[in-house]
Formats: sequence, structure tokens, C-alpha cells
Amino acid sequence: PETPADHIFRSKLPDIPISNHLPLHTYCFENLPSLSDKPCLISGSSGKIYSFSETHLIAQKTAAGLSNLGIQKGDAIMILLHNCAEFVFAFMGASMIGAVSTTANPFYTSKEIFKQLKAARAKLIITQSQYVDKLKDTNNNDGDENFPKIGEDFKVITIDDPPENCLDFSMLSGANENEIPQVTIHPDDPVALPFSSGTTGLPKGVVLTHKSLITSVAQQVDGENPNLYLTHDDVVLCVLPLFHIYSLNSVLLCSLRAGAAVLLMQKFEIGTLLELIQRHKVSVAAVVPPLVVLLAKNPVVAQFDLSSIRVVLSGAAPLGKELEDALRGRVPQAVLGQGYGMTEAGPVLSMCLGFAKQPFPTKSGSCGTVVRNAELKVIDPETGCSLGYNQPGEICIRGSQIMKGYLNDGVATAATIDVEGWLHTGDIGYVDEDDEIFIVDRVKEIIKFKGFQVPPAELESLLISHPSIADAAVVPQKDEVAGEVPVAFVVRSNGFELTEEAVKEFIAKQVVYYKRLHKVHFVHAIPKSPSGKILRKDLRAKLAAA
Ligand code: AYL
Repeated sequence: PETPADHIFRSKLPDIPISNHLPLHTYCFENLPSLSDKPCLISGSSGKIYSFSETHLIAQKTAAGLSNLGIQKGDAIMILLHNCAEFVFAFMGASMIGAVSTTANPFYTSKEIFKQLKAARAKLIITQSQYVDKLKDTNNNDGDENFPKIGEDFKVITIDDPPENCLDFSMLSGANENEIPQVTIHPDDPVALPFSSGTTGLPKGVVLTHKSLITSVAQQVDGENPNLYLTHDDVVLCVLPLFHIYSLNSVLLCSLRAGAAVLLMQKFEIGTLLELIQRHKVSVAAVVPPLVVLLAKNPVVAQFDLSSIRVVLSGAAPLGKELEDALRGRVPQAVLGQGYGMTEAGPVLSMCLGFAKQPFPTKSGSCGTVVRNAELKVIDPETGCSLGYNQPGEICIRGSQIMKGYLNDGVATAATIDVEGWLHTGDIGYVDEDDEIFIVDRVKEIIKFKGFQVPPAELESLLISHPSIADAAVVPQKDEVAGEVPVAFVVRSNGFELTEEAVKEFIAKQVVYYKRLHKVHFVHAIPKSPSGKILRKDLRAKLAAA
């Protein structure tokens, strides 16, 4: 129970009124009248520019088109796309008819896509023709007659030439915007359904409502002194994938709201990236630590003019002080800082106050200060008691921005959001005397490969399904390039035939590239607690000692 002694940390910025009674699209396009002809989306590959009014109009047409295809309020669609304008039209269009977008990585295997498709009960997938084969993969239906089929159980729309049984995106974007059905959207209705494994277990649908996303965006870019100050003149780099909540929220939604242009990059390539930054005079760059490594260390960077960059925001994984300082040499004019987020938290918990309109001094290595209109506490993981300044413990967050819960999973929801409304992150950190947050460790299972989630439970269940594997555990190992990589401890069930290569291959066939095992250690037993929980700390310690 909460005691008066609970130590609660807050932003240095005052709370503000937040229009979180609106539907998300209404909020994001609220300033449309003053923005109409300003560039909104810039396609990095084609150079095509969509103004704010064009973006809004095509999103409305897409809304009508989705409705024509039978998508109704409360239905889910899956966006299986790299960064492109159609991603934005689909997401905003779905919002306009009260539908929910579940976003997924186009590099996912067929198995991973179908798991999410089924869990989200998505009725339509928007993708590129090259990925359609994965959507009709009959190899992973396990003989199930009821396995979802294209055209029968779900529709497929492609943004390029549609293969057989698929529809062209113009079916959506060419619809009549006057045919959008009248729907009443409640602030607690879901609008986005990213998947995350949270602090434990398999990936789960994270229900983010209109209210949660508006609150999160407002915490970043609204108010007289916004925490993340974006203007109509900014060009914001969108190279991180929009299917991940970091880019969707802090890049796309924040830019739409603030009237900044978004430079969409379909795929990452360092030369193209630098060329685009120079050509479009990118002023705000959202990055992840591996990208900071490239920008700080790759010699090719020196050949480009990066003087337009005024803000570099890094998030999704720890950014060391040394690396931040190394980047400073390359973009001396820019403010560098971090955002700290978690999909379930809406996602942003804290943001560098050096990005504010009237900035505060900040320290290298800090993850920023808790966002406004929210409460943060640090608890002793053992006792649950809240801790004061400079004492590391589990970070908890409370506010209207956090998820409504996990989709159809009350047990996992209750294990993450307690009865007082605190969301427990599984991250260990402390708040220093200047209210800056430093993350020092993680008590949850998740492995982060370049900021991407690798859920150990998912790999463990695949490993155990192998006929020659009796037991398995997957833990993170530190890695120079990726931050962390997954490695497995495996107990063989019959003799010694099973090789490391065979195990790696078995996993690699079933998962997206960043979940592949980097090493397999064969052991006689997996260390477990009396209750049967894998003692991950012991395994991590074993790796560190090796
Ligand atoms: P998920 N420093 C250290 N660890 C971090 C940081 C950071 N700056 N940001 C995220 N993490 C870790 O759900 C942490 O363990 O969301 C956290 O619980 O894929 C986990 O990643 C969550 O992983 C932003 C900035 C969103 C960051 C994000 C992060 C979304 C990642 C919006 O503006």
C-alpha cells in the first residue's frame, strides 16, 4: 500500500492541459489549418513530398477504403511495412474509423507473422508484394484446416503490384473521403497494438488507446515549453522502423502534431542516410545506439555536411557516456540526449530536457527526466519500498499515457500494472539530485539486439520443441556492435549428436535475423529455483566469467 513516505519524482516542467479526450487523428491534425501546404512526409527514395493537407486527405480516403473493405470500428489491421507514406496513411486512416493497427516487421518469418496476426485477429494486412509468399506459407499450418487463408480469412493489400488474390493500395487511397462512416471514438478505445514481451514470457499485444498515445505525444511536444521542441521548420529523420513504437510515437506522431516534416527512409544504408541528411537538411535525428556508433566512428561521415542537425535523440537501448561524447565531435552544434521508453509505458517515460524550448543543462549518459503529467518512482525490488535520490531500484511509472493492458491477458497485465496504477518496467535505475534518470541494469528477461526485442521465452519454447533437446535457457551476452546478443544453454536429450550448428540452424529458420542464436553452450542441466524458474542471473554470470 502507498504510504505518505512514497518518494515520487516529477518533471521540472509544469503539468499542462492535454486534449486526450480527442481521437488520435483529430489531435495529430489539430493544427492542419495553419500547416496545410507545409511538407509533412518526404519520401527519401523518390523525393516525393506530401503536404499536411495531402497527407490528411489521403488518410481520410484510406479510412473510407478500409471501411469499404469491411473494416469496422474495433477491427484490427496489420501494417507489415517498412517506412513509407502508405504506412502513415494506413495508420491514420484506421484511426479515423476507430480501427486498430497492429504493426509488424516485414522481415518476420511466416511463423512470427501468423502468431501476431492470429493474436490480434487482424482482418487485413498491408504489405509489399515481395512479402506475400510468407502470408500463404502452408509449411507452418501444422496440418490445421482452419489455418487463416488469404482472401478468405484476411485480405492482403500491397503498396506495389498486387500478386494473385491481393488488392492494390489504390483500393484504399483512391476511395471517396466522403464515405467515411460516422463512428464515435471513446478515449479508451484502442488505436495501436504493438507486440512486446514486457518483463517476462512471450510477445503480447500492448493495447494503446487514443488517450494513451495523445498523452504521450503531448508530454513530449505540447505546452509553452515543450520537452521535445519541434517546429514547422524542422525536418525529422525517420530511419528507425515505424513498426516499432519509438519511431511511431516520437518521430511520426510527434512531428504530425508539431507540424514538422518527416523524412521517411525505407531501409538503412549509411551512405544514403548521410546524403539524405545533407540534401534535406535534417534538423532532428532519432537514432539508436548502434547508429550512434556509426555516426561517431565511421570515417565516411566526415565527407558529409551534418551542420543542419540541431537535435540527436537516442533511445531503445543504453547509450554510454563515452559514445555520446564521441558523437559530440561529429555534430558539435547539436544537443545530444536520450529518451527512455517501453512499449507498455505508452512508450515514453523520460526525455532529455536539453531538447526543451527553454532547455535545461543535462549530463551525458542520462536518459532524461520523467515526462510531465506523470509520476515516476524507484522501488526496492525486494521490499517494494520507494527509494530517494541516487538509490538504484526498479523504475515504475504512472499516468494516462501507459497501456490499457495486454490484449486478452489479465494475468500478465496485473503482473505489470499494480492496483495503484504503477507500471513496473523491470529496469533498474536511479534519479540523481538534478532529477536525471540513469538506467544501470535490467531485472527482466528481455534481450535487446540493436534496440530490437528478443524474448528468451520465445526461443526457449522453440528449442524445447526440438526432439533432441531436453531443456534450454536463453540469456543475453554483451556485444560491441549490437549491445546484446542471444546465446543458449541447451541440455541434449539423447547422446551427443546434436551440434551447435544444427541448433543455430533450427532456430534461424523460424525467427527474424536479430533473434538468431550467436552461441550454444551444451550443459547437463539448466539451473532453476525451487519453483522451477530459470536462474538467468547465474547463466549470465557464467557468460561474463568465460
Ligand atoms: P521496448 N536507455 C537504456 N535502456 C533503454 C532506453 C534507454 N534510453 N530506452 C529503452 N530501453 C530499454 O518496449 C529498457 O530496458 O521499447 C526498456 O524497458 O522495445 C526497454 O528498452 C523497452 O523496450 C522514445 C525513446 C520510445 C525510447 C523508446 C523506447 C521504446 C523501446 C520512445 O522517445
